[in-house]
Amino acid sequence: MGTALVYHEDMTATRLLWDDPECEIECPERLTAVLDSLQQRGLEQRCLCLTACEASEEELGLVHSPEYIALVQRTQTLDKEELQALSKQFDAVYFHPSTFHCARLAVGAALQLVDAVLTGAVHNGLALVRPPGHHSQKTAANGFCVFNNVAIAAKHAKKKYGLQRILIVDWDIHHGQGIQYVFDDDPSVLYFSWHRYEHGHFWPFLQESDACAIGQGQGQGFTVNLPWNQVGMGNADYLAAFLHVLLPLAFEFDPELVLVSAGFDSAIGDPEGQMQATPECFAHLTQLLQVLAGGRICAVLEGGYHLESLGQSVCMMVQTLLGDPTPPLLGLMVPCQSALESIQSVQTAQAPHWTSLQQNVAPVLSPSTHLPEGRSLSLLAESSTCEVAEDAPSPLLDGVCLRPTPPVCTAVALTVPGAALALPPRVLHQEGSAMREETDAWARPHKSLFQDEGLDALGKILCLLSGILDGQVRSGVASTTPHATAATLDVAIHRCLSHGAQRLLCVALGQLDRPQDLADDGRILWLNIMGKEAAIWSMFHISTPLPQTTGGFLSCILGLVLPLAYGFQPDVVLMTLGPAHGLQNAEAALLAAVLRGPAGGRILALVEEESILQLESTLVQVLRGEAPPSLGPFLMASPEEIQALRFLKGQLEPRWKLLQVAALPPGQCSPVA
Ligand code: X5A
Ligand code: ZN
Repeated sequence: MGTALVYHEDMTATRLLWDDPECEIECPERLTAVLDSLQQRGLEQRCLCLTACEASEEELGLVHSPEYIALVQRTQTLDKEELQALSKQFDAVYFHPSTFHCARLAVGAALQLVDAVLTGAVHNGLALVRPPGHHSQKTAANGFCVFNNVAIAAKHAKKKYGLQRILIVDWDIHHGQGIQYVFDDDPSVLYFSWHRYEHGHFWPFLQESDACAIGQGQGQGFTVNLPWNQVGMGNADYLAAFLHVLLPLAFEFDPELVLVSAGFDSAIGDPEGQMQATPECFAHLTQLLQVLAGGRICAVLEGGYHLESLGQSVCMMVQTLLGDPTPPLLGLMVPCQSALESIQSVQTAQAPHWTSLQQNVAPVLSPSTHLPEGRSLSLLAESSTCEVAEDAPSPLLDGVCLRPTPPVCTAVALTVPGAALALPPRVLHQEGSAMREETDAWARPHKSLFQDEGLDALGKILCLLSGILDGQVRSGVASTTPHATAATLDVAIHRCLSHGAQRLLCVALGQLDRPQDLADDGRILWLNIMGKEAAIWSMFHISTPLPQTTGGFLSCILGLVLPLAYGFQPDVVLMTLGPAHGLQNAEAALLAAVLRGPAGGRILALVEEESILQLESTLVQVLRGEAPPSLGPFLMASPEEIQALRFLKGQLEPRWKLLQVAALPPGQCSPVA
């Protein structure tokens, strides 16, 4: 099981034979540049490489009319003048005698990829194709696209495998109107596209690219358009779009397969998109999608015209599909005003169709009486002293020696006999322990650690933590002895700080009180997800109740935990499941899976002994990059859960800008000028 790469070198054959400044960017070098970068980084060798075969006419007919297919077929024998004349009948299209062959290979590649994933031959994969597909329509080529590779792949997955819910994520910078038209009234395909729009002044200049185009009939709510009205959107804007729009809907939809219209003209340097997102962003977007559909992702290349940016972005995606940890996301995590307005306009347009957006309305800024009394509110004054720009993110890990590719992916340190019977490959069963004197010294302030096996467990955990901090091990799972979880976490925090960690994210579940002497100088972001109450001691010390519904849990993760974690950019994450943590297996797995992103995969999960047997293998799997199990049926968040989240978001927003959801008058879609 791994990642498929589907390709055929014949797809480099089609090219522009005359002068056309609009079309010349769609050139054969796009594919060769991508392959070169994949080879250079040793990524191609790690994939299962499949050679594409041409799609059949019947397969093309899943989307295109026989007349249109015949028309494209006839281009094989046309001369240059005839090709040029025919091309002019379409918008931004060129034909070449090899176009029919290439376009059939492109569709065939997408279908083979879907087959490989849905038969279980691989987890996921990427089809490297030309020509692209998402603009092409039943009877028309459009925007360099001849056959609609991804739309045909979705139809194929429905027909051959009986799938009932397919998510298409179109992160190309152009609106894939071709895909939108095919599934306009089809509720089994959720189509999400963001695109440069500029209030309708950008190609393809369509009113139906705006946020208020939501699908027709039964398909209402299953077309999701996020128009960018300015150029220059960056990592924070893309991340906000995923956290606040795409992922809430995607979890509620619960797809069986994710297809990505993977255009990289949305990346920095691209002449078409003019956006700012760096290649690393695509690693994070990919990783966020990997928690859906059991990790079944089929990506198909669309646009991307800056060869170097394209090559790097594709590498980031493939690396993530292979399960590698994500590189740090650079830049201040502050979405721009225009992005927030766009996000707000989609939320407004889609809210009638999606429960998860209804609960996601703008935060309340003044706490209501339902909220925790006393200490939490009296401490709110502190919040105003923490302004955002005070601590501009220092370069991640500067000064800390963490090597990039540790030989061991995940290590497990256990105190429970019988656990860890069968560990997957590249998982180390950690036997080593810190020196006895060292362990004693760390344990000294905590009586609980001197009981039972407490010191043995701590010795192993210290050793594992050193491995993570030194970069020999990527991530770890360790069990703590009963009654000693809080003490263990306290020691782990001090150990990280003494190693020089600059930003440490502690996500503590269950009854784990905030350590007495917890530094509040911005080095530690303490987030307690527990039974009791929402409370904010400072912009870095936060407590939220554990939601009891899937909807509430997802809102908490997507709307609070991840915006904080990505805004904080931690060196390391300590995820601790303490007494009465109350988390289901699937919830713990999802939390661990998404927390890999902001910390480059450096997570230590500390689990109270009573939970370890149940959780160990799931946690190890997700830390190695496998998909978490499904959360089960979507249950709407309760009013109390929504209220608590709104309160926290409202209080924390001044410091943590990724929490922002524009609190503007609801955006209205205006006619294209
Ligand atoms: C696939 C793709 C863009 C067409 C732009 C025409 N097409 N100006 O990125
Ligand atoms: Zn594009």
